[in-house]
Amino acid sequence: PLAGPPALLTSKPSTPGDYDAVRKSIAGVLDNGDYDDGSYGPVLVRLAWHASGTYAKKDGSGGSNGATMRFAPECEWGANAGLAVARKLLEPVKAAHPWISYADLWTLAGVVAIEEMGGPTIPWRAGRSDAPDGSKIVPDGRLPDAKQGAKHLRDVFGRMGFDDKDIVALSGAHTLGRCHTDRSGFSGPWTNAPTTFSNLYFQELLNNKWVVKKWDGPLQYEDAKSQSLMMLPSDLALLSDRTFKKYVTQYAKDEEAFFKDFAVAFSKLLELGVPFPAAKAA
Ligand code: ZEM
Repeated sequence: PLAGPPALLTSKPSTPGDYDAVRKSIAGVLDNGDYDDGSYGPVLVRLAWHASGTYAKKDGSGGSNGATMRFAPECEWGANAGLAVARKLLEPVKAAHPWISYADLWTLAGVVAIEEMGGPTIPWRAGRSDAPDGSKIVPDGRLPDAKQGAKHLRDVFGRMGFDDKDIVALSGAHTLGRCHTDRSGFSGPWTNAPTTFSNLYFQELLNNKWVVKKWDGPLQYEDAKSQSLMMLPSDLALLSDRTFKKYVTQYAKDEEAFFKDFAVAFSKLLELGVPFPAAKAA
């Protein structure tokens, strides 16, 4: 059940470069009472992340530029299951603003979603273009595997150029949304406020007793008390690794620090590999 925003389509076409108009259209398709917890915000954040998180610093391959997830095999990767919902949701926005690239639109949608859900302002700039086909799709397997631990997280995020603090800050996005058995196989939300961007993920991670969930699905954890919240094995790695845990503790106490570090790291994530005209001077 996708939101159909007829008002959006009947409005006058926007002026090329009017990103505020695009932001308004994105904000207009976010809420839908029939979908998940009433918002497409979380799945849009996941789209922006998966579009960007394929980057490899060593050869500049992957990243949000190109929007190659429009093509097979990337749209069919197991890691991207469910993201067609987010891509389809943005089609009317693209139709109302045909001058914006999908690559800019998908990343901007993640930014607007976070801001609309109460998160920090994320520095974002335009400049991505769309690849004509899937020839630049990178090998599958670059996105993180929820079944793995700290070493894997450092391998994957290190490949993109992120450090331990960035890994923990970015993982705070799991304060949003939920796992779907028909997408990842995992089930449930990380917090009781999955459509509000906050530091609750870190508080829940730290303050609950996490026990193995008894079910037919993949190994995941549930909070012993209410059994209504979940953590992935990769989330619990942030507790068992001393360096990661230091940041978890800090962000659980200090939401402002989390917002600040998240905004920097998420902005960087969305810009990885993007050839902006005048590259930032070192
Ligand atoms: Zn996620 N993530 N992620 N993530 N993620 C899921 C859902 C969401 C990992 C992971 O395996 C999974 C980051 C990092 C990592 C979001 C944002 C970000 C799901 C559930 C899984 C399995 C998918 C489903 O079933 O729908 C792993 C292993 C990560 C390594 C640290 C980063 C970084 C993110 C953004 C900055 C979001 C918002 C969701 C919720 C999506 C939704 O539809 O509700």
